[in-house]
Amino acid sequence: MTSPLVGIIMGSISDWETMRHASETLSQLGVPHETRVVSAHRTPDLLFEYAAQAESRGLRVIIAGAGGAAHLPGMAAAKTSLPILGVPVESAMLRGVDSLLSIVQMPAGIPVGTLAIGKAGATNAGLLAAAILATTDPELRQRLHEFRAKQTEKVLAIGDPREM
Ligand code: RP5
Repeated sequence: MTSPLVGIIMGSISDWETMRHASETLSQLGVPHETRVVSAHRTPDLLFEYAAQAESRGLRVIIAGAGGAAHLPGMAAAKTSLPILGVPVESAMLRGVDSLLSIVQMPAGIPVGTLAIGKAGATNAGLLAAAILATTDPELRQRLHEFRAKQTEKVLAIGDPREM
């Protein structure tokens, strides 16, 4: 088994339905990764341990998804200088606007790269993590180019929507 380069963490198992899109994207691109439920407020000690040890365990990027008062990405960023990509999970009450604002508004000094709310954000977090790793991995860079080219081909092949 290849050691994971990306750690995907989420505040609750209920976030998996969203965060699985980050995992599936990384799998498609052949990026070794791990997935864990780590809650900032329910398991704060685990979060500190996970983030503090991430770099020495060989992780190069962390994707953190959470909903509501979503402090998971920011707290993870406070404990490691690895790049943290934050995914706002859509919440029941405020449709993820709460998650988005609480992830994106980090005070200066501790950055979190914030993606879109929900599935698009999780998918793009996977792509962005791959792009970060691809800066030092030419084979992954090539796979990323192929992924983008396939996506382009799919759209170009659509033709006239009335005939679909
Ligand atoms: C956050 O609270 C989680 O990230 C999740 O999005 C939200 C709801 O969690 P559950 O009540 O479903 O466990 O901590």
